[in-house]
Amino acid sequence: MSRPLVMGVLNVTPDSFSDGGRYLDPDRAVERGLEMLGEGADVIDVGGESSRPGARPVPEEQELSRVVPVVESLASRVRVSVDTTKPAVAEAAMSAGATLLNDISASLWPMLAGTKVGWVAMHMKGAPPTMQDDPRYDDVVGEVRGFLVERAERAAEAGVQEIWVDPGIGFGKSDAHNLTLLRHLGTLAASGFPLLVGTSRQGFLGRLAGSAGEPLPVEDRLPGSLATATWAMLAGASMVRVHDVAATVQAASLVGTTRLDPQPPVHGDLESSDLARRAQVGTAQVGTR
Ligand code: HH2
Repeated sequence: MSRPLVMGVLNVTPDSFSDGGRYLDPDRAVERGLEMLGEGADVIDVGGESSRPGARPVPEEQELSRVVPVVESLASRVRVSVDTTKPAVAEAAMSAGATLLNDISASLWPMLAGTKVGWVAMHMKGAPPTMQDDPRYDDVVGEVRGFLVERAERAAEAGVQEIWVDPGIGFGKSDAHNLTLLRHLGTLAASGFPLLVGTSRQGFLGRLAGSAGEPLPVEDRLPGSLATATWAMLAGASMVRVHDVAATVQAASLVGTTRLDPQPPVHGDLESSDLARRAQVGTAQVGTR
């Protein structure tokens, strides 16, 4: 059965907002990567620098030493992407076997021309240390879409073969901006480039579901993460980036079987082979325009 793809988050950092400190030891990180593979992850996204609001930049040498051994161990067993904004880290990770560059700066495409490595262009207003200090837009959907399409077209012209766009939920956006983008994901999904969305365990989910002014802690944000991932997949996202892989794969499978058929079939309406055939048609068009 086909379904939207699931990218599992693997942060080899001490300070990531959700899994910080858990996988700083390379053996633990590889173990977690393999665990997510077992849960059905299609891609493991390895990062060595947190991009949470207020995060401090990490020196290149340190990021290299966190990321490269983990990519090296995982890349023969599962597709690996590297989440970095540093060309040297991207280069080293690609040499170690990463085949997707998850670029939250949306600026590294020139180094991919002539390679088979894919590229994720994410929208971010500002930079992590200050991006949540009163971000403003006149038209958040139009601005994000315009930026992503412009970058993606430049990358395509330069010869990058697989290009993903990502609105960067939570990156220089207020809670209202995040919700507006989620409401209009269909517009982004129709941009001509496959859409990746990451909302997993984000702060806005904790604030929206919290009570008495207290946000839900990170470990209690699975319901909101799953709801928004499912929402994104139904709106046309071809991949979601998540911490909770097993639950999201289950949701993605459900979306895969239902998204071409908004009316659930009455029992006995369709043979299971018909359902399987329909699901096949819904296969994510990975990496194509
Ligand atoms: N979110 C984070 C990091 N990288 N990449 C893409 N393409 N889209 C995202 O939404 C995205 C991303 C932040 O999440 P996480 O990696 O869990 O935290 P941290 O940045 O603190 O390491």
